Amino acid sequence: MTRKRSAKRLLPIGIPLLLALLVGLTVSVYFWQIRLQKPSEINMGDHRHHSAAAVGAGMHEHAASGVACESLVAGEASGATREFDLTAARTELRLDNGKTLEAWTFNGISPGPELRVNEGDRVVVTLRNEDIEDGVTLHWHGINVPCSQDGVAGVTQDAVKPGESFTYAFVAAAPGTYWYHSHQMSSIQAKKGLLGSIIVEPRNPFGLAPKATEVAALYQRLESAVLLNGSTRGLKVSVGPGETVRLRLTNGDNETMNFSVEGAPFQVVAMDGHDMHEPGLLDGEIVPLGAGQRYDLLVRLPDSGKVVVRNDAADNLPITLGSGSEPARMEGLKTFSFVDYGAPVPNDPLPPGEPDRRYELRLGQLLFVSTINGRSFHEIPPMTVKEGETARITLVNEGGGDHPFHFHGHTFRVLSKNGNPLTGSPVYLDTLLTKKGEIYEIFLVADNPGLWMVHCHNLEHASMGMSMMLNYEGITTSYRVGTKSGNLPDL
Ligand SMILES: [Cu+2]
Repeated sequence: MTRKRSAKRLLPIGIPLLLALLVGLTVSVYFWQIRLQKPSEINMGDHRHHSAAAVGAGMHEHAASGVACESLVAGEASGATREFDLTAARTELRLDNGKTLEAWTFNGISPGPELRVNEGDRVVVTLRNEDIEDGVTLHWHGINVPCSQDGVAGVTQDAVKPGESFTYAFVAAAPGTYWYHSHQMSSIQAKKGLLGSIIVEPRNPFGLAPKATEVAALYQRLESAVLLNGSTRGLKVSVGPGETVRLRLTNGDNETMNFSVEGAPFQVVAMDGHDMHEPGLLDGEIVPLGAGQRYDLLVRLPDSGKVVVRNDAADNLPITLGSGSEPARMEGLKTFSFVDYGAPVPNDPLPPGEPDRRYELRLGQLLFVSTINGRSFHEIPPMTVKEGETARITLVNEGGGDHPFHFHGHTFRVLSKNGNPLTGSPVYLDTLLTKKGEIYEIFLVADNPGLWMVHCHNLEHASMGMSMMLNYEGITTSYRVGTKSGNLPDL
């Protein structure tokens, strides 16, 4: 009785106390995240960069004996040298719906210019920063450039400050659909408009197949508006019945986009720039495109003359191929899966035997923090490899949304999904879309020495901690991430 009464008397104190505790917890988690996001100085080349405190003098001495990332540059090219200039600047951008917004652009436009080069070309791009205060960089998403050209602020270079410039040079060795974006404060800068397409055309397009009309379609979110090649109205391609279109879709947004093709069967001929082997005809399947991913679709126009490619994230941005009667809308369709798509290649050297390294990355969320194996940012120990080694990596999506997981500097092969080995075409990617509950096994060959960022390409998730390193033993960097240098690649 007495106890009951005292409990009642405690209630008015207890509830505010509980609330205060909750607020306190929320605030401390928030500041913990800020601290993680903005350390004062981190050497991402350290093999144990747990916290700012761990960056000791001993580590620097050790670092001095290695090979510097900035000394790793492009080799000889077999093709021509192609030069481009990209100038980043604040721009009042007028959209084609009449609205204007404060964007950050390359050469006055967003997306920036579409760069087209040929397989084997030497690509030289001079980046100038006119007035983006925090500095900018260029990361060549999907192209396996040498370490010094990867454009990650605080790892491979310092952010390029206003009035400064940086010249990138690399060999476009593998044909395909790629894109570029700033990797300084990437979640902010990509959304402000600092991105664009880069297409590497093959020397021998389609072998003996008929010539296709090429269309690159880059989707992005500029502030709150989803744009397709900078337009708010979609894309019209003028082609006639019987003609073939190669549609290079790039998802430059943070969310997964689901595409449908109405009016004709189609093929997924490439994923992340890598050709599929004997890709079959698909009819009415939904193609999910994770953030950062690229799918090339091949469509032959029917006699009725019109095909419409829709995207569930932006109903106002259809891609219309040809003209003629409107094809029927499609709904409730099967989702495309690469697990059994296409055919295996003869004499496939893979799957390999026992790898040199095995890693497991559990992608999840803890309150406001996106995590890998329960940790965030530089508190995640890096994966370590030596040049020439092989690694088998298990990716587990434990929640917190879709995690399109991206590796810098490497193309990996997908071995299995949820324990089932792939039975169709080999699938080579740089970004793998993972959904909650899914488990993938991937395989990579450590053939590009450097210090490589590995992160979720929902850049919001990366900015909340889902970002780590794949470090080669013996590679060092003199650049630093943190508030001291101002290099904050994932913010
Ligand atoms: Cu994610």
